Amino acid sequence: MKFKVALAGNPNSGKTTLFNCLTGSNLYVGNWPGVTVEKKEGDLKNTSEKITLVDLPGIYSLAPYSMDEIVSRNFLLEERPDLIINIIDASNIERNLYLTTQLMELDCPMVGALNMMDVVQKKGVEIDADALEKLFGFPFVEISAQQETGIDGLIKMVERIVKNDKKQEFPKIFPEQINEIFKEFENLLQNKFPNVLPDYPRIFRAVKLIEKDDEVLSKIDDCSILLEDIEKTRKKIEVFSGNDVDSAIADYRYRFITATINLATRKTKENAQQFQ
Ligand code: BGO
Repeated sequence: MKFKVALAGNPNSGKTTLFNCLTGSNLYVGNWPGVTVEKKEGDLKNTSEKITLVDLPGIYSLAPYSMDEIVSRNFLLEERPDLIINIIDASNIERNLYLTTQLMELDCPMVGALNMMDVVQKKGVEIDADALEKLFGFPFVEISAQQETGIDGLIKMVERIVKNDKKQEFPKIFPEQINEIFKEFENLLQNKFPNVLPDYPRIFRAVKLIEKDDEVLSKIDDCSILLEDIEKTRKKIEVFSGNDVDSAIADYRYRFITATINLATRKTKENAQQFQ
């Protein structure tokens, strides 16, 4: 069997270092189609199956603010990899998990690679990877790409998930009332607009349309009627949250992250540094 795995994470999370650890020297470098963004691929080492790792450009979110973000999210939506390795700079875990909450909407199996654990340990902080797995619905592996620790465990985990094809259940991260508003909108899309991006993951499609994401809207032939329903949905979110839609959605993501970090991390030294 052949499998395709994507490596996604924030800039400076150690993605290049990890890519090199995971693939060794076998590497093909090209460009993403139509743009001058470098594309790197390599085969995962020490596996019994052929697992090709595709290095996505470093991104902070799945919003289409930059070519890197557009390239990454188009790949994830169109190529549907068998697994995403989401590299997280664990010494800046709160900021890095923001992208994670967005990747969870792509309905693709995932493993979290908690990188920079050497830095985290020096800071006097412990991260409970099992607790994170329970809260996020997918496994986390602690690594240091620079010191090459945890890499074998990560490779074994990747192999196990792609071979078993185990469906992961991601939790709902928004408050109940917001989930209800999304659900209503998803049902409306299904019943009234069945031809609008039918292949997109359902939650991703709903969130991006509600956010009036230009890239997503540009893929729809005539969205004037749909836009009326989008506005009504946005109004409901604004009334419930007392905030504009983009800020409300970002704020709910951070509230979920803060709550999970509080449950899954612990200071091991009295004078542990401020952890975020
Ligand atoms: C420099 N632990 C530690 N401590 N550092 C790490 C780890 C880790 O687990 N993983 C990566 N780094 P990239 P992106 C550097 O280059 O892979 C370091 O953007 C330096 N360079 O070594 O490039 C890694 O691809 C001079 O650090 O990340 C690199 O995601 C002084 O994190 C940086 C100090 O890694 C970014 C560091 C000339």
